[in-house]
Order: sequence, then structure tokens, then C-alpha cells
Amino acid sequence: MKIADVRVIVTCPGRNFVALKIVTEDGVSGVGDATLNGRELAVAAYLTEHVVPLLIGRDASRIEDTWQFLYKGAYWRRGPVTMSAIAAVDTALWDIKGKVAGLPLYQLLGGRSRSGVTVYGHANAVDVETVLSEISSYVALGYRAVRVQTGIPGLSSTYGVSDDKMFYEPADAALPTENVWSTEHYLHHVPKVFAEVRKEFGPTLKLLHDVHHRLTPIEAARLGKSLEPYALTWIEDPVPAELQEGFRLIRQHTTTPLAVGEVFNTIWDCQELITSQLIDYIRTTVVHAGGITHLRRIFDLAALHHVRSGSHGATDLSPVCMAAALHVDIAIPNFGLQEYMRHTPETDLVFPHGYRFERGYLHPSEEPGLGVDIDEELAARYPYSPAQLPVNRLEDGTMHSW
Ligand code: EZ4
Ligand code: CO
Repeated sequence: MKIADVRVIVTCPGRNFVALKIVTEDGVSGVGDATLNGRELAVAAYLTEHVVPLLIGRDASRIEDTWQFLYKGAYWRRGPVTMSAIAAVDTALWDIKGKVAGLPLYQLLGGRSRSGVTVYGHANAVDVETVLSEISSYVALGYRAVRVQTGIPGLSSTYGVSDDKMFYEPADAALPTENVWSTEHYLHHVPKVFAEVRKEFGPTLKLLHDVHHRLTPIEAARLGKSLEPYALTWIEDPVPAELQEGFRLIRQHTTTPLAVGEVFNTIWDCQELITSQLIDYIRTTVVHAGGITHLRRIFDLAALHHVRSGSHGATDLSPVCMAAALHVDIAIPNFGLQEYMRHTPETDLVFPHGYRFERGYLHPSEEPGLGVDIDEELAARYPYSPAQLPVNRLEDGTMHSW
């Protein structure tokens, strides 16, 4: 089953996506997501220039060997561009394997471990009153878990709050928008938000919050302690995680569960976090962590150490990534939660897919393989449009993590 054709597709049906399509000599095709928000063309070039020539003529059935070939063969290891490119190839090959077997991918991963994939949506608003009504809309749709982000009094804008509610898209300009950040304003406000939310919605709705890499470990420890009365399911990315040891300090001070991983690209980024049980949820994804093959390796390590999955699922991960994630989520023993933000109708048309949302759960497609495709003619009608993520500065102008 030799690979006969590989196409790198860049499209912008409302936002930029990079997709990979691999076709075998028998005419079986598979798709993979290679989208890296704000750096899409770097991955597209890596694939086109350095990976596609290596794939032509290779045996499409050798998924593990192809992964090792692309990882070890590059000599230069890891990094988001390389690992997203490897992920796209890996995902497309799993799609092909599923189609050849005539089975939905989750069957090849060991079959169902649960009846549906619990997802969380994003309730966000400038003020507390409006966020309460946003949460109510999610509850009415059947969501059992909601991420809550609000504006911070004294700051003109903050991460996670926007007008386009269900499609929150932070890459909002060709050159980065500048935001201003104040840890003091933030730490003062957030506990008050969750006090209101718990009072309104009672003890069982799962509540989450994304700190988006902005605090130091001791500040994150203070936030975790101040949120303990409201029993959050997790605080996400409390500190920049290049220093895995940093989480040890947070952990010593608070029982608020910790989640991290959306910017990680290999098991080596979270090895210490997992094996020392410094986190509760690992949020790595199919597209940015080397595909299904490598993500399973991370989740298997996590399972040994009481860490559950909580995969990133923002709108910049295409429906191809979401389809793949759902097959993994439904199969692994240590699934926790899956983030789910709706794609725009244009995106759903470019990537026709069989997964579906029903009362708080997503269900993977029952079609062979991933159950998702790309309409290449339609994709071609949406050319790439430059867009970058914002940057963040403190009130005195110092650059800060966004
Ligand atoms: O900022 O995916 O949990 N979700 C997030 C996202 C990220 C974007 C970056 O491309 O943190 O909103
Ligand atoms: Co996040």
C-alpha cells in the first residue's frame, strides 16, 4: 500500500488551517491537521519542502516506523513546527488504516471505554452578570462543564473574552494586537467571579478557568487557594511551563487541580509534571504533540501517575484534529475532559465530518477511519490570510506572557 500522492492544503474559511491529504496507490486517502496558529506557513513549508518528498513511495501501513523515521531522521528534534508536521502525517496514516480495516479509528485503539466524550464550552463576557447568562446557555444545551472567563476591571481587554462567543478567535490581526496585563487587578477579581458563579449554579457543574501562562508559581498558588471554596475542576496554564519544576511550588500550597499542556509538543515537555504528579490533567493535542501515536504515549504515561487527559480543542484546531481527538478520548482509560469550541459554518463545510454533539457529549463518527474529510475545491476558495496571536505587556510596558 504505497503512498502515491501527498497534498498540503492551506485554507482560510474564517481562520487559517493547514491540512495534509495522503493518497495511496489504491486510491485510499487520509487527512491530518497541521495547523499552528499564527505560524501556519512554517508548517506548510516544512511539510512541502522536507516531508512530502520522503513520503512518496513509502508503505502507508507502517505508521510507527514512519513516525520514527520523521522524528529521528530529522536529527533536529521536537519543536512545534516539526511535531505538527509529524502529527499531520501520523493522523492521515491512521485515517487510512481505519478505512482499509473498515473500522472507525477508536476500534483500532482498543474500542470504547465510555459512551460519550464529556466536553466543556467557553462562557465568556466582560462582566459577571453577563457571564452568568452565558453559562446558563451552555447548561441549557446540556453542557456539564464550562470554562469561565471575564473581563478584569481596570484592564481594557483580557484573554478569553470576545464578542464572537462560540468561535473565540484570538489571532485577530495581521500584526499582533497589544494587550495590557495587571496581575494585581486579576488576582483581586477572579475569586469574586467564581463566588457568584457557584452561588448561581450550585455544587455540581464542572467549572474551569484558563490563566493563560500569566502568573508566577507563588501567585498561582495564591489564586488556587483563593478558588478552593468554589471547587474548580481545574485552573489551566497557571504559569509558563518551560520550567516543569515550577509546578511543585503551586502544588505545595493548593488543592485546586492543575491542567497544562496546550503548547507542549512531546512527552519530554511533561515528563516531570506527570511522573511527579504535579498536575491533574494533561492538555496535549493530536496536532501539536506528534499525532495519535505520540499522544497515546503521553496519555499512557499519564495513566500510570493518576493524571487524566483534558485535551485542548480551541477553534484553531481543525475539525480533522477534533475528529482524531474524539477517537482517542473515547478509547483511553484515563480520559478527563475535552475542550470544545464550535467552528464557523464555513469551516464545517470545508471539513465535512461525522462527529456530533448531544447534550454535553461529543460522539466520534462511526464511519471507517477518522470520519472527516476536506473539500479541496471549497478550500481553494478561501486563500490564506495573515493573522497572528496578540502580545501582552505590563502596565509599565514590560513584555509579559500572553
Ligand atoms: O489561546 O488556541 O484553552 N484554550 C486556549 C486557546 C489558545 C489558542 C491559541 O492558538 O488557551 O484559546
Ligand atoms: Co488554554
